[in-house]
Amino acid sequence: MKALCEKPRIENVTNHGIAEELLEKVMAVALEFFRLPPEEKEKLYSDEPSKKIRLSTSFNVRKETVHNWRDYLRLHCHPLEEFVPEWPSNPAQFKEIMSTYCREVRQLGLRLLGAISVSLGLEEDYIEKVLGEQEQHMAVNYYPRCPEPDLTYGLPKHTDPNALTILLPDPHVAGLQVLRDGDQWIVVNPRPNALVVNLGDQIQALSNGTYKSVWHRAVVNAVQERMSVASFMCPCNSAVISPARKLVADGDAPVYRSFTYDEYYKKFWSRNLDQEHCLELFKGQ
Ligand SMILES: O=C(O)CCC(=O)C(=O)O
Repeated sequence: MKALCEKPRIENVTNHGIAEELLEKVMAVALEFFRLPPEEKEKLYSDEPSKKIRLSTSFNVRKETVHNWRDYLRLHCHPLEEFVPEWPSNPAQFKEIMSTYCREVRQLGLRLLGAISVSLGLEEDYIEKVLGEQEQHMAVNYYPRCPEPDLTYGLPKHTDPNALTILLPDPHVAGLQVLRDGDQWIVVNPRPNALVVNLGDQIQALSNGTYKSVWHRAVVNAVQERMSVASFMCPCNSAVISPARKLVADGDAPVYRSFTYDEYYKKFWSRNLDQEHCLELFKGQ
């Protein structure tokens, strides 16, 4: 199992239990949202990363010098009752479809975290307990057609700062790429009814580096617009992340110091996206 884990993990997951019809509805209502007139959408615009609902562009326009060819709607999704009232009411079906999807994705995420714990030789609920009452965020990504795709990205190379990302990719247009062996970019072709699961930085830290969070990026193209819906399972802010004691007791030295997710997340958003791995800053005792 350890040898299997040492590669950065990104998996196309089928048989995930979420109905194909729901996935289609999510994509359709997301596209409908981005097709709304600018006057309708601009009410939601913000470049403040801490806002719990915002429409924005590129990645972090306050920090970056080169912008990316992406618009995105960022939503907090857990607990749903707290956030859904603020979500867009246009398109009319948006709240209902997205909240149904969020509930199902959360269940899938928790099942996956259980399976990851077991794969590391830990109790099934180990990771869930460490991460606490996990937040859930969503990025609804829209990449318009780009006249000069060689000059920019949809999203440049990055790893995800959270624990686990479940990505619903555009079923018709490829654009996600994953870094393998440090220098090879592999295209992740969309597969019917499949979700893409990325391990994030917190799983790398908790597993003491046994699992690696995956470097990935989104490229754009001149011919077709593309969409994706990323659901991020995030530790609660006060969760203390450190290598699982059992993994360290097996003889491996702890690779990372303890930190709270709050500390990590602030550090992540204070930097540019494609700098060195943020976890490098948390190495040592
Ligand atoms: O659009 C994609 O395929 C990737 C999206 C992504 O990496 C993200 O939202 O963090």
